[in-house]
Amino acid sequence: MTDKPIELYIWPTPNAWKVSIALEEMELPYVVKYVHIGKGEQFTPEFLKISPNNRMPAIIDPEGPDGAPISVFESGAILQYLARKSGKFYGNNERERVAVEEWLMWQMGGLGPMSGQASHFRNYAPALVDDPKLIEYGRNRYFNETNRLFGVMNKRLAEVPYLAGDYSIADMACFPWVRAFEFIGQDLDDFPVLKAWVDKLSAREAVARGMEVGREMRVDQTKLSDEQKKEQAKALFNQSAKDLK
Ligand SMILES: N[C@@H](CCC(=O)N[C@@H](CS)C(=O)NCC(=O)O)C(=O)O
Repeated sequence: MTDKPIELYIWPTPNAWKVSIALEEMELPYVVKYVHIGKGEQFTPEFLKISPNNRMPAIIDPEGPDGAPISVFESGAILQYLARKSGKFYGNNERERVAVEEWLMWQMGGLGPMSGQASHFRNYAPALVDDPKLIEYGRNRYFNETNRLFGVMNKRLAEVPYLAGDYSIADMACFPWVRAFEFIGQDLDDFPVLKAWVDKLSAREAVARGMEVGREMRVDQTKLSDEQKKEQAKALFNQSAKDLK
């Protein structure tokens, strides 16, 4: 097992907490390195070397599979890597692994991106347009799709205790996004089974520790000045290929 800590490159958001929860659950030592995405630090050449998509989270494991360092980007790939390294939370046979991968990919392709867009249209876009009508369609579309995905989890969890059957990296991937239900405009009271799953995971000490990571860096959006909001919007929104130096 690892002696040298894994370097965890993050800014405190749900995508980052997936990995801090996993590291806590797997009892892998790690050290947090902040990438201030509101200030554009995700575009530095050093960071792009380990995360060419200019997105966090990313990790560097100084003791990779062959003993040499390895970097991994994309939270789903990181969770799979850590689960293989630790031998935990990834099923015990091919049938169980398929179930874990189904729900992990479901999070990566569905719940994560849809919740992210729902949050954007709800929390950030209103300040970026002059006419609220311009964002109405997008806002409703992503709200409804996220609502549908919450419904899928609610139904699934009525049949099995955890998304893939046993507790796994798929639950760790979904939890921070569901936990952010208020921020993305959903009402957990409409999803009682999902709510019980949130309570069950919240009670796990490793999950609570993972969700605490980066607390001191969290930005209260309501306390930002107009100038700070502009700086943040410039770094985060309206990106295109031109931003990749
Ligand atoms: N699919 C990626 C998504 C990561 C992602 O969207 N990260 C956002 C914060 S939640 C980010 O780094 N944004 C920086 C930017 O937009 O430039 C993953 O799961 O790792």
